[in-house]
Amino acid sequence: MQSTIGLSATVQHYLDLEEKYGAHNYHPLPVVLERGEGVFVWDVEGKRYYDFLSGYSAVNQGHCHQKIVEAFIRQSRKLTLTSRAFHSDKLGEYAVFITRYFGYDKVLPMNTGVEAVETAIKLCRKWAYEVKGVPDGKAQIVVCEGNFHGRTTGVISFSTDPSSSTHFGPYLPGFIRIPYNDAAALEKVLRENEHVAGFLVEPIQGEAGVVVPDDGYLTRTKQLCAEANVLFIADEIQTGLARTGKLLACDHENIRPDILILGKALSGGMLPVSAVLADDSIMLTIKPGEHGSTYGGNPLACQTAITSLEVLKDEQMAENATAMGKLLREGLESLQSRHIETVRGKGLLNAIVISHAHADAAWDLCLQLKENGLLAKPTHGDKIRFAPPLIINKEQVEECVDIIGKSLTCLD
Ligand code: IF1
Repeated sequence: MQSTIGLSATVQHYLDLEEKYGAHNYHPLPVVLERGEGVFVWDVEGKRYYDFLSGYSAVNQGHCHQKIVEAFIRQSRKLTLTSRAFHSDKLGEYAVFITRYFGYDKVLPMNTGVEAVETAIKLCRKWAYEVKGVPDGKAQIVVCEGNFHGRTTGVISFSTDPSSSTHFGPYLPGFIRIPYNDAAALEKVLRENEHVAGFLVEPIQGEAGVVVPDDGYLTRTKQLCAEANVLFIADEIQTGLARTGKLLACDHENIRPDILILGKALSGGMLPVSAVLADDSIMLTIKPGEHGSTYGGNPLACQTAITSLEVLKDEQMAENATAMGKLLREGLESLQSRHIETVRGKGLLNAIVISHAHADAAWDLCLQLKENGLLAKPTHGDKIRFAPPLIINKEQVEECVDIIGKSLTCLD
């Protein structure tokens, strides 16, 4: 067993079990959690931490939100899964709720985020062949360098991250990569390629280290897509659901994606729930029997998602994300630490870029943050994402800035 210095026998026991019996497809921080509530999680020894990752933005509403848990339990005692071979009372109720909530004709319910991305790709291609008139098999979808849309073989086919794609080929064809935050690059591709069906984009690139594009990027690329009869497909799995201070990150520029992809916090962290929203001209290109999933649209997911969406608005989480995000970024800037190269983000999707003190600086800082009661994780080496649940309050943000400031001394 690979033992980690300074860990108790209890913690080491859990790490050993995972090491021996679990696939080694992650490298987690050496902490073993057993309870979560609101902005806090507790480890197996009762130590409390601020959660500054929020399950990669899946627990925007806070851990184990009481109303979401109660809705989950209530539904779990009634009916959890019917398959789509039969109707359930919850799917219709959910479909009208979520389509009115986001302003689309229809929803196609799936489970994980990447399933929703794959669904959006299939919808876009189907629409290209059956509505736009692209010759069968020729549809191209434009994607951005630095993208992260999930880990199926189809989706990693257009990843530019070797750790996501190496030795998983052969890859799915039909994708054109362009630089992120470069509308001119999209304009050129649309001018030079007649069979482009869609443009798949994250309004803010999360995994790339919270890369916020220039103001107007979404507006310009949406306009280019409209002029070229190309579908604008927004992956709001991480940026959506109030995370960036608006219901959707696209709302910052008042643009309406042709296909909207949601996941993660759509269930408040209870179970995998994702969704693809679009209008009839796109959504009705998929006919009965042409797409689906065992758990897609199950009653438990539908009820959980309804409540998860209700609490976002009822508790004004987008507004709080805007205010607390501003407070957090100002607090981090005020540290004036030589170890922080950049502070960036929108709402409560933020990241710091660590100066290259040494190769593992970001990892070492996260270990020190853990010791000081805050959990965060590096992304792509030198960036640390700071994305607490959207219910965090002023006093808690101020305490966390103090924790981060104190922890940075470990890099001196
Ligand atoms: C991992 C990253 C974040 C996503 C966007 C689709 C998906 C994700 C914008 C797929 C998922 C997760 C996956 C998880 C870690 C996490 C992640 F680091 F991988 F990139 F958040 F930034 N679109 N992101 O962020 O959704 O199928 O996972 O439900 O794979 O390590 P999923």
